[in-house]
Amino acid sequence: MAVFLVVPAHLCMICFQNHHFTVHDNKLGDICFSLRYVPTAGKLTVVILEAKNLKKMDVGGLSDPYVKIALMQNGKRLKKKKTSIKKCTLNPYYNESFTFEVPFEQIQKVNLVVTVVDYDRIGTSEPIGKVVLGYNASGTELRHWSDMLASPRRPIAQWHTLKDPEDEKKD
Ligand SMILES: [Ca+2]
Repeated sequence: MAVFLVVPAHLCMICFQNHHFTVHDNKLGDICFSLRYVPTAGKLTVVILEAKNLKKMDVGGLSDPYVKIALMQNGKRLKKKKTSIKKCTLNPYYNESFTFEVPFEQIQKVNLVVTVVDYDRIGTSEPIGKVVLGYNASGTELRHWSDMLASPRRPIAQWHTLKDPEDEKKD
């Protein structure tokens, strides 16, 4: 469970040799990112660091994950950004930074939706899982958000377990 596998890009062919299908155990994977809020500048910075143990989405392959970050308010999407696509991996490393302009009077009204998506060259890219942060979140998500607000200007990194992208679909 806690084993972190780093598969070099040249070993990518492994996924074509693996014909076994693992038992569907509803595990979607985990994602690590940092949040930093600077109230005086009204800037929220999200650094998508890495993900691990992502669900296999491609038949005879792995997944080609990228991460979508959406800033929401009242169920409306204000802004969205996304990372690069990492091909054929379940343990992608990104270290990509995104900044949103969120004035201090707005920060307690917004949600940040972080979705890991499997890129498909043909057809529609499919979401693997997501986490929703913000004032009305709960558990780890709420704690991360509160830690960010309690430590202005400081990046706070945290691992999150991905949830079913179909649950509480607001967009
Ligand atoms: Ca794919």
